[in-house]
Amino acid sequence: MTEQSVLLDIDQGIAKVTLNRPQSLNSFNVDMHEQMRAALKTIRNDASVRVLLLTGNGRGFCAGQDLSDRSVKPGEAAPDLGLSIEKYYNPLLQSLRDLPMPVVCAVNGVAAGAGANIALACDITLAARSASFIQAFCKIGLIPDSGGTWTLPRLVGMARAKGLAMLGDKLSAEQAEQWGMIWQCVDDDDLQAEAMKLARHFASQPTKGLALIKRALHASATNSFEEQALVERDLQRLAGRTNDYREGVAAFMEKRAPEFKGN
Ligand code: T3D
Repeated sequence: MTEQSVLLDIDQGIAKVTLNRPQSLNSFNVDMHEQMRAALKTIRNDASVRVLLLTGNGRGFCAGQDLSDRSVKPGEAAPDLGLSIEKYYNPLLQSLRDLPMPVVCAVNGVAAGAGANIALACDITLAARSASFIQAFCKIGLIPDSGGTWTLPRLVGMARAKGLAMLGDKLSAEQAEQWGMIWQCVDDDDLQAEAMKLARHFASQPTKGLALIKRALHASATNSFEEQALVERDLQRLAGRTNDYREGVAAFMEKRAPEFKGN
């Protein structure tokens, strides 16, 4: 029987995805990648979903690639890791990035290798105080993937990115917050409640507008000021055509709380 390595629960506009291979700290094998792909497709196609909350089961968030799938006996050919990145990790990161809604990540424990970079690619990342981030790749002769070489220098600057990637040391959740790598570090017992509070908030907000904010900020990473000004013009045009924008302005004028429908 196939293990359910990704749990998906959709309720009141919130899609909660739980990585569920706790015996190996939720490391990714092919089956888990395929279940994750299916979950993200369901979420994207479900018009009722307005926020994704990603977390892990057990004491880890995700330890990256399942290395038990990678041990090679002497004389055996090396696995094609480029193919693995192309087929599984890159599409996963692209799907999270392109999801037209906020993605909240609750890092419940250690996030290592691809697991760390998946957490850092989410829009709002919370971490339990006991959680940690490890760019474990260099310890086994690899380079940071899952967007790490792009994300890390942008989040923490080149000096810290190189230190993290080339030393592979454990970074505490508190330090990650101080370095601006994540949104917030919270007490362990509060993590899931705080993450759900954020998810509920987002589920009541102008989803299309939030998706456009993501797009604009992502575009800014490679644009000049002038190019970005054009992106803002184009995306503001789209935002201005949403029902939620009308509702936001109407509610403001009528001095009442807005009721955003996410369209
Ligand atoms: O290959 C490709 O497709 C290319 C893409 C690569 C992407 C990557 O992510 S490469 C990086 C892979 N990940 C790692 O190198 C991290 C390996 N894990 C660790 O270094 C440590 O487990 C941690 C620092 C994350 C946690 O340490 P600790 O002491 O808290 O736990 P532990 O005892 O090491 O692990 C607990 C169990 O999980 C243990 O199993 P056991 O002994 O209880 O049966 C351990 O083997 C297992 N586990 C942890 N990480 C992985 C894993 N099993 C398979 N793969 C793992 N990545």
